[in-house]
Amino acid sequence: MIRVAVVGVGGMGACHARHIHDLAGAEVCWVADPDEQAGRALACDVGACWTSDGFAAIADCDAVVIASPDRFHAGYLDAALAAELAVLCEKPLTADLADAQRIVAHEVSVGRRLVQVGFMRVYDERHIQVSEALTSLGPVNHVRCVHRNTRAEARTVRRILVESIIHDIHTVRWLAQAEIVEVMTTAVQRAGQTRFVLLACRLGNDGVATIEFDDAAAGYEVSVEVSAEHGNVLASEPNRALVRHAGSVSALIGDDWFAPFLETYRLEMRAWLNSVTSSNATGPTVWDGYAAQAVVEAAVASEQSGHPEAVHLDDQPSLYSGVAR
Ligand code: ISE
Repeated sequence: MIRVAVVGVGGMGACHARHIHDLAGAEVCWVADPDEQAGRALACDVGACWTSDGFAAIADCDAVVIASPDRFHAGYLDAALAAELAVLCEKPLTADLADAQRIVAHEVSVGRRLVQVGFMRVYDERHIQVSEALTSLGPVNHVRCVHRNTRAEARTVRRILVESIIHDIHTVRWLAQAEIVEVMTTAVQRAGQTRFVLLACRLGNDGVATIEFDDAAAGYEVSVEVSAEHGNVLASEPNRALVRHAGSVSALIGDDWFAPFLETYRLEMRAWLNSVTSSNATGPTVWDGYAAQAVVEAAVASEQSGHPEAVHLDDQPSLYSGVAR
């Protein structure tokens, strides 16, 4: 039985803890969060103990899920890597690029992959179908990601990039199997709020990508379309029932970003637990987390300069080859 500590009991921590509890072969031993009420409630639901101290939980487990606020990821990652524990770390890998670089160096110094990063689109059935179709369609010329959120809260362009668009950045790198080498960012502001962010990217395989992100949409939707040398693949939104009523035709779009991906999160957890059992980390790597963060930095710089900005990446250590699915 793998004893897993879950650090952070917000939406993602609770989702992961419940999936571990429901899956065979693992148990949640600790949930760690300074919020005692939320921590104890989740611990009670999944048969675990609660602690306010994430480091204490990491010191007493076989594997760790890091789902704390982004700014604490780096410290918990260091502690888990020092103890050579398997980790599932929510995206973003870290809150800033320097920490991401350091975590790559830390894992390389351990000499084997221990961390899987929570870019969970790679476990989503629609996205997997696109990836599989692309294997026989030749080089990717264009990836188009469309990501719509219904958030009412105002966010800066940086926050939108780090919290939401980072998923699409990984999707582009994964499906094109190429790094993003240059990015141009354009944002639409209304009444002091960022409503829309458009990223136009150049890829290391001479292709291009566009990421369209709406932070004030009518409903939550994620889709992707890829044009390759020998064909085009579209993962549109799931079909929804069309209702004809009172002189109109309508389909319901939810506003919740959890519900459409709940099964994906379960599959992500299953894959991670299997990799822990076989001591063989799989899925998105800390390199993927670092590379995505480097694109975020270039995208922020581009929004400020008004020009395309190059993405600066260190040489890829041999521990990681290419872009992981
Ligand atoms: C949220 O943090 C997520 O992880 C969702 O997958 C994403 O679609 C949403 O935009 C984010 O805010």
